[in-house]
Amino acid sequence: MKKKLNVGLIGYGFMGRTHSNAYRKVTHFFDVPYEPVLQVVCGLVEDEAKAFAERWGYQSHTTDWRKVIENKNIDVVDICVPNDLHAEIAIAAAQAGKAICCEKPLALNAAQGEQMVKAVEKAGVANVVSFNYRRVPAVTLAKKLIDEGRLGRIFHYRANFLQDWTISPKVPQGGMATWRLDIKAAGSGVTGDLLAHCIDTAMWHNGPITAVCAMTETFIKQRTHAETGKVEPVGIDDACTFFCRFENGSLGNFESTRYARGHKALYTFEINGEHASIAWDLHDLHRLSYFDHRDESIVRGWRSIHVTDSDMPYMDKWWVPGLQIGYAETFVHQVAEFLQNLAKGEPTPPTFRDALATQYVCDAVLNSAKNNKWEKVRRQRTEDR
Ligand code: SOE
Repeated sequence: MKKKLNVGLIGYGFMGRTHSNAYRKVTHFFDVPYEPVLQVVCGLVEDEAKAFAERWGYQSHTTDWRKVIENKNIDVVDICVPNDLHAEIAIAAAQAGKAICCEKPLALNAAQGEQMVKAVEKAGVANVVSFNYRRVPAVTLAKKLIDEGRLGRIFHYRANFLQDWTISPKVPQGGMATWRLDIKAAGSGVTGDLLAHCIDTAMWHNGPITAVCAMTETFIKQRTHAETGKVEPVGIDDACTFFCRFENGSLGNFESTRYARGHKALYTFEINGEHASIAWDLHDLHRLSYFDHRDESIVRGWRSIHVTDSDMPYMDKWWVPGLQIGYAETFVHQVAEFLQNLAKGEPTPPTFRDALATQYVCDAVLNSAKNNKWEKVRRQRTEDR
């Protein structure tokens, strides 16, 4: 019999579903030392929280997140609420000794993120931030190829995250469905919501970013607020483009927008090294493109690796070679590693501290755009630990 691990989920939106699905599936596919038990879900609207609990098998529901934290039976607090609530909930959960899984980005800004890091490290509780794209098998394979030195010296890292769902001025800001457009709830626009993913993956692949030069734009300046019904100024960045320098001497080029008509969630990256290059595309997430200049010239070219064989990252746990997995499984991978590391008392990356490094880059990007100049990225000092 596996030891039970009681989960309290706070937030039942899109992310609440991805995390619940992962807790339900993980024991079927991975050898994990715990069996997650979906104890309680918390959300704003009672009927909806109840319906969510029934659908996903949570034993109870509540509309008060403090009840989840105060509940002595809860081992893991999973935070899937808008960004402005992350810090308060995570700090309270840490003080109550709970393990914590928090949705990305870590916080509204780095100042809040620092408080969160302090709280989890002081309490000594397990913590992870849900930058799920790291756990796409092809993205993990890219990390392995880079770490093995196959690319040689890296010159360029470029990434895009393109969407088109806010082009209409009729899309409101604020409220349950559109809080990502409300600066108070989200902290920023595409920088924290989408580029944070690209930055997390990029620093994982290619090391720290040291300086950035950014521009942002808010194309639609006013939107109706879903809660007040009033037309209010829009405070978020609708689009953001930035250049950067990595500590290893390579150059970065990042772009994100919610105004790229025709693109729903097109996350792509390309890395160019001395010997080889890698490219990846979320719309074709089970493939990794690889070009190796050392191949014999008459057969040299971009190969499209179908990342499904059992020697590929995570793939021995799923079906048979040739059959692919998708977006939902990245969260299963995260939960599996979180549970395995929890039993060993080891951290699961990206920890709150890792996510704070991403938050420093996001803050530098937004400051650079505001001040119209290059910004150095704050580095974590060892004495901050
Ligand atoms: C925004 O539309 C969003 O849902 C992000 O919040 C997620 O983090 C990203 O994975 C997909 O797009």
